[in-house]
Amino acid sequence: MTAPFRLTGLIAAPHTPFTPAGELNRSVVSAQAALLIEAGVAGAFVCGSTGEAHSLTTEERERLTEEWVRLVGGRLKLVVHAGHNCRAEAVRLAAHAARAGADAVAVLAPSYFKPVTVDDLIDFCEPVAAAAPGLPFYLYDIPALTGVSLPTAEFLDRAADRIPTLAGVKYTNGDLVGLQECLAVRGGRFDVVFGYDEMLLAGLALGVKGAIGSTYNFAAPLYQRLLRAFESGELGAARRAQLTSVALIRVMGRFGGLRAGKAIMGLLGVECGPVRSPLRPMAPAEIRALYEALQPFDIFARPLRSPSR
Ligand code: MN9
Repeated sequence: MTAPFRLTGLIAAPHTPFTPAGELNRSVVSAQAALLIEAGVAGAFVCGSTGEAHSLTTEERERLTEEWVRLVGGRLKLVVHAGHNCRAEAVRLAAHAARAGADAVAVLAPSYFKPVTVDDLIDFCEPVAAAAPGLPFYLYDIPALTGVSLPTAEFLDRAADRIPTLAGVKYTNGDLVGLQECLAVRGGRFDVVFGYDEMLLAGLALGVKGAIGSTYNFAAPLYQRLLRAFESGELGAARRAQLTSVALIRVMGRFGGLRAGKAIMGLLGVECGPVRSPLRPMAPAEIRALYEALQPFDIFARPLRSPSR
């Protein structure tokens, strides 16, 4: 039997680059990928929440996936998010991810009409996973955004019999009791990848080995420091690093979270363009204010460039 698939270390959830007019701008992916490789990040979670998946057409998601695989397939672990409220589209996206050469596929719970029971969610996921029979399959659990809050450990345990490729869960969920249960399901056979950057240390303490998140795009050095401190038992240093991440994410929150993170990419010299409606693009004055607010932080993968230049 082969060892189970694992996503370890930091996996960034890249922003989807747009032109100033809002068209998909695949030419930026090489600069995004170069930054991740330079920063020593282990992989990319393509077309997730940070990638504004729900604001992209299926074709755009496919083109973007192809670009990531073309540029860094084999060098970064590529997980493609294939979730969609329309299951047929999710099936199409999963099949495409497999054809394109992704390393794994992930699926969000549908969020307009919601699964009411764990079985509803398994019913939704089963054909999506089956469309990519060669790829490890992850549930993307993020109740704060989907509004779907089902017992994740129960999902893993029950889905194990119906989804042969089930590898684990991307757990963006503050329920740390549930996290422990996920890690314990079937003797710890599932990969539980932590999704709240601002709580990574708690996840590590409970046993996670990998994390997928938005701030790993630009602040990987901070989290690498946190990981090293945790591994060498320097909990004080690990807590300080985590608290810096909390402060960073608070600053981003003041500017709307995702849109601020996308602007930070620009400040690192990787211009990812505006966010799409219904999110509101950052005004130049907001980008300047964000730049000022980030001055106390010495955590970025590259020096921040003044936006006025
Ligand atoms: O799942 C990301 N979640 C969202 C991953 O973007 C909604 C996280 O990486 C957060 O961006 C991060 C900041 O809150 O933890």
